[in-house]
Amino acid sequence: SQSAEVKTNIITLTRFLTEQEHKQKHATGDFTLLCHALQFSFKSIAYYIRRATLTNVSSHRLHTFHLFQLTSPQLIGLAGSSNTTGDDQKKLDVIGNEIFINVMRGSGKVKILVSEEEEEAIIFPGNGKYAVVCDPIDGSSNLDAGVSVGTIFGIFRLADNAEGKPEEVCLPGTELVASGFTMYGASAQLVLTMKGGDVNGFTLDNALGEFILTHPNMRIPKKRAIYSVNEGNTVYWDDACRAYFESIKFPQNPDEKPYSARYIGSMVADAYRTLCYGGIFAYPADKKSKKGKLRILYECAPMAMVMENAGGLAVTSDQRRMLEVVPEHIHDRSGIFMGSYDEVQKVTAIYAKYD
Ligand code: AHM
Ligand code: MG
Repeated sequence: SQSAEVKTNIITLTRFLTEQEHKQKHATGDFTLLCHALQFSFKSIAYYIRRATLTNVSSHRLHTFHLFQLTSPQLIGLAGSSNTTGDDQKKLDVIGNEIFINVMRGSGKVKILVSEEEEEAIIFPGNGKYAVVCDPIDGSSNLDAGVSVGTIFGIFRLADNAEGKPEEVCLPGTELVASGFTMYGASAQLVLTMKGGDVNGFTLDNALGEFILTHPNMRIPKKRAIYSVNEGNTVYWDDACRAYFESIKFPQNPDEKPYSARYIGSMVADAYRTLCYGGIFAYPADKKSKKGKLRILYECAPMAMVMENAGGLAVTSDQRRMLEVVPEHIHDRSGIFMGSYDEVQKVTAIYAKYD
């Protein structure tokens, strides 16, 4: 028939989390509540990014790609409304960071929060058991062009005797209890994984205001001839790195086609595409960025966990398993290669020849 079928039994993120909680014998509900808070921050950020895009289009002035500060507690008074002046503008990445911090504080479940935007770890009073690490709006240099950006997050369960010191969150990705990211694109896509679990994708239904499970048990294809790297850095790469990218661009075997290049420059979007289609994403350490560019705690490790749980791999520039790297400082960086299992193995095999 012509009439669209109405789905009356959808799995929202809320329902998904409840079902997960019921599978855990000793669950207290704290983790579930923390995830509820997290999803609210994603929804808010998604909303403000959409608003900013609208403002930008209607004003025809790139400079207005800011939001006006909310001076009242109501969700009105955004860009375009009266009684606001240019002085009240706040950059979207600042807003994203503030939303994240306020929501995490309000959850009552977090003791330590690390944000890319904050020099120091934020310690909340109270008896939160969790540490949350995040990059609230990654890829923000893309915002003015309306290109997808995203939030990356990881959750650690702190030791019972944790005092709330920044060094207590300098943990390897193997200790993450959950991680994921939300990509703010044509729609907001939330990808979530828990320790030892599947990777599940949710799409924000703007009308319902709910994340709906649309991509259950995401698996990254075992291989795919797509590479994603900032090739403008080639001059800084070491020999192994150059040899690898040469090998996929100029295949020796006549049956093999050269790889396609795809680089958005927004890690969440590049990683999401890699997860969906397969291939490899890299931000190698090089002569200019000796430790790479991306941050271990809230960029590399959460993504590595998603990739591994989806059947892929993630390694550092010295070909160690990304998830086992212990950062010395909360903002430490690492080179990274991640994506399809076979593609990352190829990288490791070539690096082994240059050891
Ligand atoms: P940011 O945290 O300052 O936004 O930088 C991180 C971003 C990633 O999203 C992306 O993968 C990378 O920087 C792109 O860097 P480059 O412009 O050097 O290619
Ligand atoms: Mg970032």
